[in-house]
Amino acid sequence: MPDAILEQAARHGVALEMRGAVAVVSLRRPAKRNALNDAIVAALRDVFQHLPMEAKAAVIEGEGEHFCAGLDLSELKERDAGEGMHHSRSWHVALDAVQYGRVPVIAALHGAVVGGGLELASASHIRVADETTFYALPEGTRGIFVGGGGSVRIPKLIGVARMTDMMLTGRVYNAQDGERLGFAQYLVPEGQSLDKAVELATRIATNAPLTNYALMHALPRIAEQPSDHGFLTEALMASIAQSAPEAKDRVRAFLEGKAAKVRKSS
Ligand code: 1HE
Repeated sequence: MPDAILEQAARHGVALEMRGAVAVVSLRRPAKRNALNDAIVAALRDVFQHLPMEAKAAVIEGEGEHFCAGLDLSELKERDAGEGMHHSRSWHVALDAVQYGRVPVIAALHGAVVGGGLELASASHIRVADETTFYALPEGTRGIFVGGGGSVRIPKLIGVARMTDMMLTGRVYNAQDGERLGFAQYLVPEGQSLDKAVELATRIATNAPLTNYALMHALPRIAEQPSDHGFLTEALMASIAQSAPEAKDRVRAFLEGKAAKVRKSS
């Protein structure tokens, strides 16, 4: 990644640190609960579009008591329809860089995961929450609407009915209910979400790169295709993945008794 991008992102509150093959991206604006202003959204876009080549997986986390308080409401100004649309589209570009970038992204959640913070978390591929995490979409009560891709991504996690309820009533979900309903795939004790996310990312970084690519780029598209199209895309992706030398090596290693078996979970 060019140093100038990294320095500019850090100045705007987005830091990047490599931990082995894992890029840990941190929102660093705790005094404002990591609220996302235009500069931070642009910095997130730049960092995820230019992750260092040695990064094979990434983690996104927030400094302080909360993951992210969503849109910086102090920047919510009068915009005409065109400006409003471009503002929302700028979030789409940044969060697309998270979801459809080069490497899988794990969100390490704690405290508030609200509004645009939940939109950011839902652009990640896996979410790990600690017991302090809570989820809300206060847009409804603030008289606005989601604009960072939330209406596309959040129903895929929890369904349209639950998202509608959250926005109409201001309902807040706690960490336990959040895991049960699909906001997060992992729930860990207070203070442990970052460690767990880095542990998962470190493991994901050892997967065959084409498998990770297929899961990030093919699976979500296949899931939206009519089944007939999906079966064909799946067959194409499967043939590409299994023809990679790395796949052949891994299958051979298993057949020769040199690779781990699948074990019952404890
Ligand atoms: C903020 C923001 C913010 C905090 N924009 N400044 N998001 C919301 O509607 C959520 C608004 N925030 C909250 O409900 C609470 O701040 C929290 C539950 C996240 C945290 O509470 P707490 O008690 O730890 O912190 P605080 O005292 O409320 O906030 C500390 C400071 O951060 C304070 O500023 P200060 O100058 O008085 O110290 C707050 O004003 C500031 N702050 N959250 C601006 N969001 C693409 S569209 C997406 C649309 C949305 O995301 S709408 C939802 C916006």
